[in-house]
Amino acid sequence: MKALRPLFIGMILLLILFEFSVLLRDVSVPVLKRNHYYTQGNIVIESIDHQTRNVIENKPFSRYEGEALGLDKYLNFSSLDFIEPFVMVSSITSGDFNNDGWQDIVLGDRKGILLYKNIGGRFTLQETYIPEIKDLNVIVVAFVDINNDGWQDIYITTYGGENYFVVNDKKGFRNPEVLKAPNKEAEVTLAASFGDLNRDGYLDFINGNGFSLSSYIPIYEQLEAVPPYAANVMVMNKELDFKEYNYNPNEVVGQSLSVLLADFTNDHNLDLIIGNDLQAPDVFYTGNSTGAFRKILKVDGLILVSVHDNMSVDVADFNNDLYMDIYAVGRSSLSNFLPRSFRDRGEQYCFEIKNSEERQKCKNNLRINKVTDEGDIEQCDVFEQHKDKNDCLVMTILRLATSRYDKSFCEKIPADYKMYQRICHKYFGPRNQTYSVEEDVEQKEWDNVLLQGSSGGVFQDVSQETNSEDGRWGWNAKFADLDNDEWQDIYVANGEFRFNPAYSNIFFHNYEGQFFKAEQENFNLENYNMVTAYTYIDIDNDGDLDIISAGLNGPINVYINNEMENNSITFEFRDQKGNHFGIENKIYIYYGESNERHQVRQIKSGGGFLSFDSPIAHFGLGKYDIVNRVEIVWSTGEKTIIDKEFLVNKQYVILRNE
Ligand SMILES: [Ca+2]
Ligand SMILES: [Ca+2]
Ligand SMILES: [Ca+2]
Ligand SMILES: [Ca+2]
Repeated sequence: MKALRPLFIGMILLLILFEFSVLLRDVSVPVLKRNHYYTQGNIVIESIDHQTRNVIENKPFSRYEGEALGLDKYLNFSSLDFIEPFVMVSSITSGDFNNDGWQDIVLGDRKGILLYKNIGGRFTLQETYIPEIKDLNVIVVAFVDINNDGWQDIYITTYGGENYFVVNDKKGFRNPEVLKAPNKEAEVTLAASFGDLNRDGYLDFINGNGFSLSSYIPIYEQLEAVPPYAANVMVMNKELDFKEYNYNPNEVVGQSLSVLLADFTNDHNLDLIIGNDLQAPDVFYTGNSTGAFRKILKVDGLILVSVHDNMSVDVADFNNDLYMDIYAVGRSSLSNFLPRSFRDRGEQYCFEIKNSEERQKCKNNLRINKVTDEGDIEQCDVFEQHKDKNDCLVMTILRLATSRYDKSFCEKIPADYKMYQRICHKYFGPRNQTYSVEEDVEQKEWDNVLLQGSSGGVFQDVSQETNSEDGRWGWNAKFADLDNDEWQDIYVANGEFRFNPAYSNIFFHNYEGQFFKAEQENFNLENYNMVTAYTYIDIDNDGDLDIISAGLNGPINVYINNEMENNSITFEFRDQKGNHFGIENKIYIYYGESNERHQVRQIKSGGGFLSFDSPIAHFGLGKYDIVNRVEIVWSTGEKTIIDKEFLVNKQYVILRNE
């Protein structure tokens, strides 16, 4: 016993040292000093200096695997996830959950969520205690202030269609309240968007719903074969009293991978876009100030085309003419060259993973998946690990059930794989859609569309002449000015495990609103891993946007921006009248000699794919160092004009009192 005592004391000392170091790290967070900047009526503006920018290396971005910044735990992907929707599901959101000015992130996991706190540019996993959701397979994860108290809550959607708000307890989610959100009989919500439809300050929302096993199955290539439980659900929030809201009883039912509440008609009312994968057409609605929607028809001639296989939509102004434009992501025609047999599935994309254990795991998952393609249960015997063997078995059975359209296979799935039994049985459930697509906007078979807005309200597809049409097999794709040159670029997450060789994510660099060039290589933004989701986040608060991409059969990747030449300016809102963080607010800036230069941002919560960004308006300004005028159109409809010089390289917090 005596010999053990020094060891015991040593351990205690180590523990104290560890706790102390954690404490030190906590204390060392640079406090962001807010200064009063300007008051105008009920508007108070405070400013925070951007942190000093540093160059890590002589490249526009420096790339890291998550663990280098403390993001060492992430989605636990297994070979069982090689079926839809799981093969594309790894979600990520940025937002500031503890109101310290540093943007945090939350990831969806197969068991609950992973919440990371940003401590001065590095992350630590936040210990949460949320028993209601800890075993749920989380699909969408979003920061949203659903009770409008000024603290970001977390919305999660789960396999099985049950969706929840985890309400911020202001103590780091150590003991939060959990609210259930209505969602009819949905199997799975793959997209969500928030906006205050009735302007009462409480954010309403729409669930973009879908279904499993969508691609192995010829039957789903018919629109009529979409199951009724995939219908979207809109919910009105009246002080947390949730009521389903039937915005269009005749809406086509599809695999809705992206939904977005945003104003694209420039009348300051929320419009709505439903992005549907596969045969179902995308639907565009114009909204009015009461939250009612009218579907845009082909005969209206406003929007002439969208994409056939929609994975992502975004609304922003790419050419700085102050008219909103729309970007929708489909599959590029290169997908034509998909190998006919899935047996050629690429194993190459694991090569980029630095962590050797993770790289091995990635390859092993692919190997199991490949065996399941053989459709021979006995082949699963090659795996030594009991779990690998069983996973292989379950996947093979699912593939046989669907390819042979034979329900009896579902009974062969082992009892401890309940979710997969359920998925299998769902596949043989009812489908009864009757729908005619004649009146809908046309769906372009291949490639992305960039719909350029105009004063007359007509959108033109300019994807070809602007060179933004080929995003390969794209997923989340949103606008942001990543090099602070005044023009919003587009980063397209890219990944599909069937391609060999794998494709990289694509960075469409915007050349003065005229055209784009794919410059992922020059910007060091390449990524050959399977990636469907990322978030734009200024990790170090230095005024340039960084990127964190969620891992899918591989780790998280972080891209730190090394931009040094150009100025930027950022704005966020604290609204006492409308919703607190100003979702749906628009902000226009005017600068240059006679205010001839201008840009607009709209604060959005939705669009893209399984990705949400902090409610912050970020503007790159190139060499311009003063903004002369700021106009705000609030979510509640009022307009505020501030004729006052705004110095750049600062963050402004705009507070509106009642
Ligand atoms: Ca809240
Ligand atoms: Ca425009
Ligand atoms: Ca740019
Ligand atoms: Ca940054």
